Amino acid sequence: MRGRIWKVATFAAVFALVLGACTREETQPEPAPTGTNGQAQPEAPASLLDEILERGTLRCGINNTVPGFGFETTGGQIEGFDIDHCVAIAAALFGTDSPEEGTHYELIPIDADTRFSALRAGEFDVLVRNTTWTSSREGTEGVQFTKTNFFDGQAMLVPAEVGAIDDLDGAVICVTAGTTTELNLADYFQEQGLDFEPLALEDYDQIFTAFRRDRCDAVTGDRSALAGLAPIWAEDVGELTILEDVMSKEPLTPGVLEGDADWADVVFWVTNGLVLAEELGVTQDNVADEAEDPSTPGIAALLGAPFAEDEEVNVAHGLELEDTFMQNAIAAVGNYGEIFDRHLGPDTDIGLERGLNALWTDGGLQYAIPFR
Ligand SMILES: N[C@@H](CCC(=O)N[C@@H](CS)C(=O)NCC(=O)O)C(=O)O
Repeated sequence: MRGRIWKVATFAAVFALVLGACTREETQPEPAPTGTNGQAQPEAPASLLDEILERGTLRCGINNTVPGFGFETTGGQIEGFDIDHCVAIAAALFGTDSPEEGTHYELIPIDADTRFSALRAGEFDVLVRNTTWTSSREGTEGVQFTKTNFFDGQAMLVPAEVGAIDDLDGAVICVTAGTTTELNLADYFQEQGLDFEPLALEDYDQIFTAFRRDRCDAVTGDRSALAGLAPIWAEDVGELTILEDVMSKEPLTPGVLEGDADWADVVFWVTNGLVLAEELGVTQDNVADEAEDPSTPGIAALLGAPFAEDEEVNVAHGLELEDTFMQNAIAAVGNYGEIFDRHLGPDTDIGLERGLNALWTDGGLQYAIPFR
């Protein structure tokens, strides 16, 4: 299996593209602010939410190396499904339909291994970076997860000649350090009675280098991430396949630092509102009309608009946001389905079906909590 013949002719160009997109600055987490000897600090904001509103800019910890989720284009723009979730939160917070990068929100690339310490150190306000919700991350790492925006599973990317997971008995498997992927790999191979040797590396940049140099036989990761990377890598190393095995559950979920319920609520309700918008048929195109004259009471509640002209807004949700926050979020990025289609759907290079991420009404797991 080792010693494949690589197509080197196109390597330089593809590698430069991937390397360029993968490069990120080293992050040095600062210790979390501790206050001054327990003295009361009356001027300190009560919640991170107040701090963000005062600052006027939302800081999102994101990925810039995973196509479709958070990926830096050759033009230097970071785009993707997770990035749109960040933009939606900024729109909701700052009451604007077109939040601008650098003004309303900042994208802070962060690698897998340091994402939680960076969150604790206050380097960003919300982690929207293909991050799996697990018990130890919520317990030990101090993350408060909000609403799962992508139900994923772990998969194995292999050269096309590898037919099944059993062919990987004794193989070297590349994996990103500090991920659930690293832990699940061991469990899954043990379950299957297969031997393997892990090669844990910092990021996809290093993994791709190792893979093309035959230092590993296969690469494991979130299926969605591998689906985006496979076509790019295949241009260099030849045909690649993602095996059918679903090695784990990976509920990818935006998270905040625990202990700040108001801020966690904002991230939850914006993320949830995007799904509800899809359920109710509210889109980027029709949101302004629906806000003006809602088709149903449910839409009126989502958009913070009166249903009938002489009515008050009928939902006092009590969140620390304007009633109309979802109008701005939907106008900025569209509903959940529109975000999915734009970055991951069948018309993109990644070409994912909705699968588990279909609405519950279509047999999927995306189910919005009511605005009521
Ligand atoms: N969802 C998993 C994996 C997240 C993760 O970091 N995935 C890797 C690959 S599966 C990644 O995004 N790598 C990009 C990079 O570090 O360059 C987790 O939360 O631990």
